[in-house]
Amino acid sequence: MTKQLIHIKDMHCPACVIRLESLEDDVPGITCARASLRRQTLEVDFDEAVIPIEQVLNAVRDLGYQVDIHHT
Ligand SMILES: [Cu+2]
Repeated sequence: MTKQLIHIKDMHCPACVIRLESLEDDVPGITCARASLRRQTLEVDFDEAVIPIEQVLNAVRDLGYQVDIHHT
């Protein structure tokens, strides 16, 4: 299991949190998605054997958000 923190600059309300967290139900390979409105981040657990990180990012982009890999 791989964990990735994604910075999402244009999330702006609780509906964004719900939309982004629905990725764990809608995208095969994503097992957990936790969004923070205050931090403007999405923490994703995913199985790289099923879905590469670039496709995880594209799934977020498909919801209409701009993504930025969070370097820690
Ligand atoms: Cu919103």
